[in-house]
Amino acid sequence: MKDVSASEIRSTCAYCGVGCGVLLGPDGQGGLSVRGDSEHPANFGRLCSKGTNLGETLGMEDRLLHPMLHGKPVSWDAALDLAAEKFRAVIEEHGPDAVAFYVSGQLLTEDYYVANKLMKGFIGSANIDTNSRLCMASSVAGHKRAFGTDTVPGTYEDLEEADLVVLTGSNLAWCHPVLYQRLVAAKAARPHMRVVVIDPRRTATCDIADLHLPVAPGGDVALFNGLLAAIDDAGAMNAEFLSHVDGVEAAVAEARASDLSATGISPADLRAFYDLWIGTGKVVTVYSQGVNQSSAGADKVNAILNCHLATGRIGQPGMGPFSVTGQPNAMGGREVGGLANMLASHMDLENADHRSAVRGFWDSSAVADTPGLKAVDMFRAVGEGRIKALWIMHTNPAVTLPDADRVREAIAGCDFVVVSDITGATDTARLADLLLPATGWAEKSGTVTNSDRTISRQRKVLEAPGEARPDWQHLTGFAARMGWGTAFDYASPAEIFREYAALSGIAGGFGLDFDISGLSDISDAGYESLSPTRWPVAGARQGGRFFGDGRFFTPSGKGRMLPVTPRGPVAQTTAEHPFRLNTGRIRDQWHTMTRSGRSAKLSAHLAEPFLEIHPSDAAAKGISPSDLVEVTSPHGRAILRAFLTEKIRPGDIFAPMHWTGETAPSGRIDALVAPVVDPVSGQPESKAAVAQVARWQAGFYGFAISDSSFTPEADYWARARTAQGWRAEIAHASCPEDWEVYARDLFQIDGGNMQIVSDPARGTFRAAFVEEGRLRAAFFAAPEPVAVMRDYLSALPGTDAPMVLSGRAGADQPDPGPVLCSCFGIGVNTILNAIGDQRLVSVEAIGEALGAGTNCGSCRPELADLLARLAPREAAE
Ligand SMILES: Nc1nc2c(c(=O)[nH]1)N[C@H]1C(S)=C(S)[C@@H](COP(=O)(O)OP(=O)(O)OC[C@H]3O[C@@H](n4cnc5c(=O)[nH]c(N)nc54)[C@H](O)[C@@H]3O)O[C@H]1N2
Ligand SMILES: Nc1nc2c(c(=O)[nH]1)N[C@H]1C(S)=C(S)[C@@H](COP(=O)(O)OP(=O)(O)OC[C@H]3O[C@@H](n4cnc5c(=O)[nH]c(N)nc54)[C@H](O)[C@@H]3O)O[C@H]1N2
Ligand code: SF4
Ligand SMILES: [Mo]
Repeated sequence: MKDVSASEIRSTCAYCGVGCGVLLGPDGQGGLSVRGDSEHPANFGRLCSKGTNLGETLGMEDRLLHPMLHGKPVSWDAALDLAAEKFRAVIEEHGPDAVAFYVSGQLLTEDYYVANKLMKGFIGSANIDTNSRLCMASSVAGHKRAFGTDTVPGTYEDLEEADLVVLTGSNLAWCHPVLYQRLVAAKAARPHMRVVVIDPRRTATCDIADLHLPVAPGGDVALFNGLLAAIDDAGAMNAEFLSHVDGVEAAVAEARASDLSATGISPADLRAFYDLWIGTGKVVTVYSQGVNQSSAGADKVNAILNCHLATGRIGQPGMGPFSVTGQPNAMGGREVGGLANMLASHMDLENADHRSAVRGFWDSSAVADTPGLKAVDMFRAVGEGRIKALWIMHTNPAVTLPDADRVREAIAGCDFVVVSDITGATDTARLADLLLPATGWAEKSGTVTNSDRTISRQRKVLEAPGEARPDWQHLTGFAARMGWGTAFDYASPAEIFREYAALSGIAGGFGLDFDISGLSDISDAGYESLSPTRWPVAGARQGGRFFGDGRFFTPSGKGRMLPVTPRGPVAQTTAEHPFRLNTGRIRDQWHTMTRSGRSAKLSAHLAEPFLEIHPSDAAAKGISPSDLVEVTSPHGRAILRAFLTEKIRPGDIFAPMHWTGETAPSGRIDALVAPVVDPVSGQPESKAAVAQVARWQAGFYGFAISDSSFTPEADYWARARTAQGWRAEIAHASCPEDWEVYARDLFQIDGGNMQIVSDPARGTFRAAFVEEGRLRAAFFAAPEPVAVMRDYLSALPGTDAPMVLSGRAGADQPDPGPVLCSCFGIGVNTILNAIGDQRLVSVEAIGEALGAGTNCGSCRPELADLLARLAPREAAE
């Protein structure tokens, strides 16, 4: 790895909670080279496909450059005056609880701190909640119940030093790819290490699993209760450590009462897992949204923590429960108190001493003393008109909250909505009264905290486009107009950080764990050069692990085991809705795609929304591969592409969360998810909706490519960025009366020359638009899913493309198939052919032959899967 060059600047990746260090090289024209920082303790130089392709996401297309009021540009002064006037009027007439902020675990700590201080300390309401409610709330609640504080005990090294790593409800290979790569490397170096994956689906993460337990949705509490009972049976309880833990007997008694059939796992597999766990001292249990996003999320968390407490396997090298965070600053948001039921620096809203200390520190007249509305309740209150002014910052709730169609209606019906975003082209931003342009990643400065409590700097390397400003300035400009200028008179993120670090010293004074007061007098230069630092940072307490010493943060100072009773998902399958709908992420897209969707490379991996369904269920429903399916729930409907796979349990279906009104309006999966939450954490049950599935018969199916953006008129469409422009899948219930008119309207191209090949008898139609010898756009339609070479066609706009209407490359150019390796753009067919022709037997051999998988490595699990799929066939030959 090269040293950092003089022109490169250290920063942190924009995406997930692994928090990888990046080296950014601005090219002076708004572009940026991005590579891994070999000195960052999260990644030591590695990056995944999303981090690697960050440079491709920075274009100005669709960027929001000016404050906009009802679609018209206004000055910042006018915008902030109006926001203050509207919020003040509502507060005066209806009280502070009639306004709300809905913020994000992607805000920088400094932005987040200001938003929280403004709402809780000055507006005087706790109606600030964050998308972390949809993400980490159950972990927060579980940690607080067991440890008395919301703290991840361990570090990333623990995964590498463990002898058994259990991944439950986590698709680490796709969602925390660099941490996964560290695990893969550790397992290769220490072959006795075992990995167990607990997930209803056989995901890419199972590539390194010694055992996969396809747990029934919601079966986790029973599964870990069974483990606790087995630990006790085996005499493996750690008596010494348990002298520091309360609640042991009740937890064990409840565990013994659990019916293990709720796990859906065979007794033999359960036994194998329990024996492995009990017999291995160094165990790390990693968990994520399959655990958190559940109506029993907090109980799932405590069922896991119980087992680690019972054995004392916590906060020691290679041991511990490990909740991995999703967003880049999910952890920082929890630290600043971004949730409606927390204060700041792990202090408690409902603790009068904490409140009065914070009020004194902020010099505010009152600090909210009752928890505010949690996300789902907040948007219900918006819908019912109880919240009349709403500010949404750095999140897209019209897509990502459950019952998303109702959320969209609620936002549309709210008296006054401010949205701070980098683009106006989101489902939420389109509903705003006032849109405020934010500087994006690489255009602003601040800090983020990753999954293992490491605080890293994000640094500004690009100029703010147009009039965009960092989010904290949206808030301070507003605060000044509300009359609180002095308390929000910050000149820089460094100044905000110093105040926050000083406040954490008060928390430390109360004996709380989150204390970074050692950084409270950091100079501007020190902040500028701050290297990754794990908290706590206070006097002798630096970095390290928590709870291994038996010291907890409950009133008694002891840890707590909790009796937890298994209960299944709230929504019950019925004859009308017989399927269990699971939702989640794909490898190369980030949430609602407003950034990752700008990258042609990332968009090539999976270019349209899909539904994973077991072949036996598909057969029963008359669904074939590539069919479109209509999925309905009691809350909404979606049309998705069927993807038949044996990796999902019969009766379960899975759809990704990423598609939106901008990219595939019928693919908004949260429209189907019930607004059901965990009563303890308030986190929605995003992974266990109920649904019906039916084949959706289109009158025609289409595929289109163009050099510029276009929006099809059709019952189903999904568009994706390509290196040459855009591509789209299209389907509609009936055929247009005039194909030529349809094709012209589709691309809105007036001039040029239109070439047509049509066969009315077969119902097929193909058209190409050529201008000055260059292909601008092409459209292919047929009564069944169009069979053309999509990746080949996607590269044609802008070229002379003589063969375009044939839909395929010449005989000398085989179809590479859908891209699997996004770094080098290598398709599945190319890889399959090479495996067959060259008798490649390992991922390394594929890498040597084609380069695939040798850059970021994110596709390596899928390469291994291709090898595994071919192996039995080869053996049978
Ligand atoms: N590529 C990519 N990476 C991301 C993100 C992204 O959008 N794209 N987002 C980031 C964010 S914010 C987050 S929170 C993380 C999420 O990271 P993960 O939690 O790993 O991702 P998900 O796909 O949401 O869900 C994980 C798995 O839970 C399983 N699951 C569903 N129900 C159950 C159950 O009842 N029990 C168990 N044990 N498992 C179940 C699902 O089948 C799924 O495979 O990813 C982060 N990283
Ligand atoms: N069904 C289902 N639903 C889910 C989930 C699931 O697994 N299944 N997962 C849930 C989870 S874990 C999460 S974390 C959420 C994520 O859901 P969201 O937070 O709603 O999704 P994002 O696309 O990340 O939205 C971020 C927004 O911020 C904007 N933005 C980017 N940079 C900046 C900036 O610097 N400043 C400002 N002001 N705006 C910026 C982006 O353009 C985008 O509009 O989704 C949740 N919803
Ligand atoms: S794992 Fe990938 S997305 Fe996550 S921080 Fe690292 S490079 Fe970024
Ligand atoms: Mo998340």
